[in-house]
Amino acid sequence: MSIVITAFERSPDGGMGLARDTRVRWALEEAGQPYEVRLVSRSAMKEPAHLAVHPFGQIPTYEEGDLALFESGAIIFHIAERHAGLLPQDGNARARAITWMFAALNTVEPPILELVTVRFVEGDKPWAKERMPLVVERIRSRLHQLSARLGDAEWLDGAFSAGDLMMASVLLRLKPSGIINEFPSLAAYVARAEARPAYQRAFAAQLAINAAPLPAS
Ligand code: GTB
Repeated sequence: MSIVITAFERSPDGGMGLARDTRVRWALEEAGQPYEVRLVSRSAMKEPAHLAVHPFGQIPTYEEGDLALFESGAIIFHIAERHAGLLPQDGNARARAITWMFAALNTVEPPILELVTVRFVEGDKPWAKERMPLVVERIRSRLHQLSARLGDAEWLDGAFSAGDLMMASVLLRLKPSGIINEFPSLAAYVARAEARPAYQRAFAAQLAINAAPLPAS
C-alpha cells in the first residue's frame, strides 16, 4: 500500500528543512519505505478535504490505505512500530527510545517554539525585546540538561533510534539562532544526525520542492 504524506507547497523556510514534513520523510528514509508527497497550499490546508485528515489544518499528514494520521510524533511512532530500524527490539530499550521521542516533543521543543513565536509572531509587540532573554534562558537551561545527559555518547540511549531522530529534528530548529553552537556536544550530535544518509535524502527531497519554480497558476 503506498504511503502519501503532505508538505507545504512552498515552505516558509525556503528549503532549510525545518518544516515538520522533513522529520517524517527522514523516518521513512531510515525505514526504507518509499512514499509520495502531496503538496498543499496555505489555503488548501484550511479546506474541508485537508481538514478531514488534519483537524487543525496543518502539515504533515500520513495516509496509507484507509489509515490517515496527523501529528509528526504519532506518524513517526507509527512508522517506527511498523518497520525495523527506528526502535530497539528489547522491550526496555524500546520504552526508553519512546521516552526520548516524548521528551523531544514535550520538554525540549516547547521552549524552542517560544523563540520562534517571540521572533516572528510577536516581534512587533512592545514587550517582545524584554521577553526574548527569558525565552533564550529557558532554551539554554534545557540544552544544558540535555547535553549533561548526552555526555560524550553518540546517541541518547545506545544505537540511533526514533528518539534521536525526533530530538535532532527539534534541535535543528535552533540552527538559524546559533544557540546550539553554545553546546558543542549537542552541535556535534545534530551534525551526526544530519550526516546520516537517510537525513540527507529527506533534506534533498524537500529542498528540491522548495527550490523549484512554482507552477504557473
Ligand atoms: N504538532 C504538530 C506536528 O508535530 O505535526 C505541528 C504541526 C505544524 O506546526 N505544522 C506547521 C503548519 O502546518 C508546519 S511545520 N503550519 C501551517 C498552519 O498552522 O497554518 C512548522 C514550521 C513552519 C515553518 C517553519 N519555518 O519556516 O522554518 C518551520 C516549522
